[in-house]
Amino acid sequence: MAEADIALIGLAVMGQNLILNMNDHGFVVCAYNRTVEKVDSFLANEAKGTKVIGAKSLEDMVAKLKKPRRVMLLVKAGAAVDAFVDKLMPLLEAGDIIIDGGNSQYQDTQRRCKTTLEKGVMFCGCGVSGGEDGARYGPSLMPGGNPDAWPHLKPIFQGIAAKSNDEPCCDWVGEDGSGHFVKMVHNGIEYGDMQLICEAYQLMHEGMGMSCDEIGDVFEEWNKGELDSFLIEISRDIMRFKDTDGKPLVEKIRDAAGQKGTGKWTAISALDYGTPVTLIGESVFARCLSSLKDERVRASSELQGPGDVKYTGDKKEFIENIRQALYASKIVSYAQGFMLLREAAKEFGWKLNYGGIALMWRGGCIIRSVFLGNIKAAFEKNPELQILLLDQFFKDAIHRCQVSWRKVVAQAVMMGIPTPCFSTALAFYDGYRSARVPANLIQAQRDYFGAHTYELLSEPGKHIHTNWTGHGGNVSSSTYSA
Ligand code: NBP
Repeated sequence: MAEADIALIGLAVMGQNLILNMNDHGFVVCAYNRTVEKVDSFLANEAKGTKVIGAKSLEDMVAKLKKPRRVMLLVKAGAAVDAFVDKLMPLLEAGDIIIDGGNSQYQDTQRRCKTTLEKGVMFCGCGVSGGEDGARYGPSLMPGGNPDAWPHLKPIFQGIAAKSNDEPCCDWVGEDGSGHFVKMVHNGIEYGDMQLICEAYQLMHEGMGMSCDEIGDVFEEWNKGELDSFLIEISRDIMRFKDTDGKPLVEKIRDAAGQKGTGKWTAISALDYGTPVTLIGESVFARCLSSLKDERVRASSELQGPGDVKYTGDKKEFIENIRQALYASKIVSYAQGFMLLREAAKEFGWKLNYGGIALMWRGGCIIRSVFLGNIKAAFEKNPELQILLLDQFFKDAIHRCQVSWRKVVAQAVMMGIPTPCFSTALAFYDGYRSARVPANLIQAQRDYFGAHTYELLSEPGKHIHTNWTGHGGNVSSSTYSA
């Protein structure tokens, strides 16, 4: 009997929790998994006493679904998704919907949207964030793909999503791979936010000699104001967490960061679309540098720094300077992330709702923060905003923070403490607010050695080659962007 509202394939941590969340909201879910024994085990344990039903095969699962059939995949990204899509296609009919909730690459989602549509099946790529807890009690959901599928998904997805001031942290993102693209940028921003907090930690710990408990207290204070966010909150708890010997556990953890690739994909996209998303790029490289632990240990006894320079001024004042540097850098990071979204939207013809995206990230996910409410307000006021920095709220904030920000970066340089994200954010800010940058010299150099031509300020659009040495030719290279 067709009784299930939706099928969910993939009974690992995300799938199981999302099913229970859907069940809590009154939807009947049919569970399935490649290793079919996990279905019985799930029904007998975690899903015991719920309305969740199981399927023994994909045919059985499809037969139990109301039409249009909705099938959600929460399996490992890549080949596993293709394997299930290939098996499902002969069993589904026009008007049915496949949703991929895994961390798929947006290009794969674009491809799947096209191939499934040949048979009239609608494909959606839905970013899911918030980890295990989010999936169970309210994730941030970023669905994109075939827009005709949205009315059939909206009640379920907005029902189970996290809520911010009663508004669901889930809305339609846009066409084909846009949901997964937005999720990718979300993860990139997460890398940036984490690195910024690490830089603040190192400045306080090494530059000011503060203990983990003292830093935990600072994070507690910061979490009461404009930096109020999930990542500051957990960093406070981590600072205070003691190992069995009473010492802070964080200090014993090997300083080599892992990564699963979504930050790297964001940085690659930024390069692909020529968008200066420098802060996320630096946060990925900071993880790469951290993972060279053995090399760093060897170099630490050979390469000299400025000596044992510590901050000796007013402690309270410098902590406030660090807070402002973090806030200003974070504004730049989000401004860059939204620039990348805008560029991708242009490239693929997506009509993205930027305020809606900020709301999707406002709750339920790792980067959730009060700050995202301000971003939502900025895009609601002006959906065509060139860059967040030009919104009055953020402009005022950056102007207020910039002196502290500069002091922190300068002091960090003098102490020999690397602050790649604080520094790159400031360099971006200074570059972006410059009507003139030294690229005129780059153009001259390119024309000098490669006859690549340049434009004059007085005659934009006209490409000129100069015979700089007197003995080169007068033939110019063709003009193109690589
Ligand atoms: P995993 O990413 O660990 O995937 C486990 C599921 O994939 C199981 O159902 C497994 O079936 C299935 N699977 C694998 Br592995 N290889 C397969 C193949 N070749 N063919 C068919 N099925 C295959 O689970 P997860 O951590 O729950 O994550 C699910 C998705 O959600 C992933 O894309 C992940 O990146 C994304 N995500 C995870 C989190 C998180 O916090 N964990 C957060 C947000 C998004 P089996 O039981 O038969 O081995």
